[in-house]
Amino acid sequence: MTPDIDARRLLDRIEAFARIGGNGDGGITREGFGAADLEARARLSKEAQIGGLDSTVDAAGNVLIRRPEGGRGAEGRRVLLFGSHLDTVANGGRLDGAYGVLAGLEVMQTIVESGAELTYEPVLVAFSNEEGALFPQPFWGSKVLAGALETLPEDPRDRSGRSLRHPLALAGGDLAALSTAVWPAESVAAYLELHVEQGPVLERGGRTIGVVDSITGRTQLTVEVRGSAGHAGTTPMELRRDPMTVAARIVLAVEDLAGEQRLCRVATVGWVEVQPNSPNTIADSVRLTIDLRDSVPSNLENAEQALRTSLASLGKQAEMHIDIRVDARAAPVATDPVLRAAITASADELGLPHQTLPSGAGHDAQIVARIAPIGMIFVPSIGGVSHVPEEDTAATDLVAGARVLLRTVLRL
Ligand code: HGY
Ligand code: MN
Ligand code: MN
Repeated sequence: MTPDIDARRLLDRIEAFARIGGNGDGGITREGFGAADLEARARLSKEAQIGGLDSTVDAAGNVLIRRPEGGRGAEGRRVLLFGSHLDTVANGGRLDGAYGVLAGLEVMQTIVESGAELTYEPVLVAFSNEEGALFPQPFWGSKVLAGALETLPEDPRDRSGRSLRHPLALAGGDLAALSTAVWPAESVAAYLELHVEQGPVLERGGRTIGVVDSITGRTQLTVEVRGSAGHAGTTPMELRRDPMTVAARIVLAVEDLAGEQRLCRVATVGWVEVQPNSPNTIADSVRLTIDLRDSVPSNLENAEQALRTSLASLGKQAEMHIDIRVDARAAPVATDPVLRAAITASADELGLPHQTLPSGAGHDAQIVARIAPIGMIFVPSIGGVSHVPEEDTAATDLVAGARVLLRTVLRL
């Protein structure tokens, strides 16, 4: 008899975690390595221990949950890794990331309770700082686990210059020992991630399960325009070096990359910081983030090149310095056909309508793809929205997704 998850336990945990970092309006702010994130990680470890599982934190701050007798390749067995992330964007939803972690916990507990025999050693992971909301090094934990240390800054800091060292230590990590958190490629047989779709495709198609075939590529930059602050009332227009007007042109140039020029699929400026941010002072500097996405690597490269050319000409015209910093680049990846077939077979066994689709969102899975074959399972997002308080998925779909994850883990 195939074991089954405890649906009530899963749904109750999702609601309990939704209160950690909850804002008044239903949104959640649980930015990686912030106070609410620490609270959520501690709660996850506690829930795991109550469920008879071992919970440890690696040097990158990833929470790893194992069976008591299990372990990284315990008795030389390779690991079947699955999970997602607990951190959120500012004022985000309660399911992005947390759903995959809590469904993974439910699967781990069901495996232990049922005594199911597995080919590989199951290990659940809650990756740290996937979003990069506070410390702009997204995919932090998965990059360390996958050995992509060269893509991370030596001295990671948040946007105000605060070092990650202490907040990481508070989470149980150690910036000086990141190499101890790297998993050798041959130790991971496969990585599975269950996630809400964050888009409209499954809902529009009336499907319960998404079998992800690829994950979008992504380039994230921070641009700083430095001008000269001055009095808004007494500084003549012709004497100004106002970075705000240049920043406004940059925002429109970014929109054009994906709009008029169609160089990449989407392009977004989501964060702006003005110094000194005073209504009657001409700004001294303006910083903004740029997020470019496409499933074709050359499109991302061309879009970034076109952007750099625009910034150079804007800076020259305005006689201002424009600084460009690459925060993260993530290549588009394909999921593994064997894992897609296993997910599909699990959905069919459960009589769940499913379809194959690409992911427009980035995920830790695309980083883990460096060291292991990956598979991703989606469930529908109501209204196709995410990264907002309204992010939601029907309870029946949340349970269905966890059942597909369990059966896929059991069949591999
Ligand atoms: O931004 C993303 O695509 C993901 O939610 N981190
Ligand atoms: Mn997200
Ligand atoms: Mn996510």
